[in-house]
Amino acid sequence: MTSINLQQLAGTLDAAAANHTEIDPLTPQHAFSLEQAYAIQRASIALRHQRGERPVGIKLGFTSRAKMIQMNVDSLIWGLLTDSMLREESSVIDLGDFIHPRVEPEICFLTSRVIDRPLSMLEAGNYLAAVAPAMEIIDSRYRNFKFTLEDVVADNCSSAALVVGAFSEQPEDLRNLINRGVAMRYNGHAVQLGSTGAILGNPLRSIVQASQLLTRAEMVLPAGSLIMAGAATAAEGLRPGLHVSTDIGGLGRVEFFTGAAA
Ligand code: OOG
Ligand code: MG
Repeated sequence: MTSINLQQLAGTLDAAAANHTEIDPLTPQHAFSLEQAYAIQRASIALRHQRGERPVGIKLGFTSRAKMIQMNVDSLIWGLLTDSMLREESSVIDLGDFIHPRVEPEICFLTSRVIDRPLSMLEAGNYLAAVAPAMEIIDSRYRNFKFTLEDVVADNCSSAALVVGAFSEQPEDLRNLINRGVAMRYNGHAVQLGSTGAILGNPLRSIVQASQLLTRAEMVLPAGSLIMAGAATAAEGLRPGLHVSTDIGGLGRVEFFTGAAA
């Protein structure tokens, strides 16, 4: 596949995201490698940057078994976040911005130092300023949320929006995230229950993984960036009229509302 074709596919995915229109998966027609899928992802995010969107960090995907099983893939992936994806905590989110949005409970880290090399587990905590309960809204641009690993990577790992709760700077919260209860609720009723341990056994491992992925991609993550560690449970479909909340043991609650049906 030539770089011109990669650029074209990036344009197709960017347009689908911008216009909230679904498309068929790319790989049945266009054969591209995982490496080329990341090149498409970066080219599509470059189009957002050209429109004035600013980078705010990165996200990891498929860091939990629950997500791998739900989406039938078996490798950790990562994508790039821009400021246009941020939604205010406790705000009303317009589902008209999406195609078929789903929400998943996550942990969000705020970095304190530049990450420009692979970090060990022992070092990872030293690169973090704070941690917060968070939710990611994913919205695959592919029909029926069906894709191959290459397709989802090209589509920036289904990234659509994120809501980040209050940050804690407590060392205990930053370094001991191995087993905190996770409860995501719709209008007060639990829809997903789990543990932070579902995220790579320890969400801090997401920082180690992120540092390795960044180094391999020859990218540097500035201090003050967000790192979304990946969902602790399977994702849930969103619909109008919901109060969506996630509580994470010791970290507190993050919430948002979905608008009324049109
Ligand atoms: C891909 C995104 C996966 C996570 O946290 O595991 C992800 C998808 O499920 O469509 O964001
Ligand atoms: Mg996610």
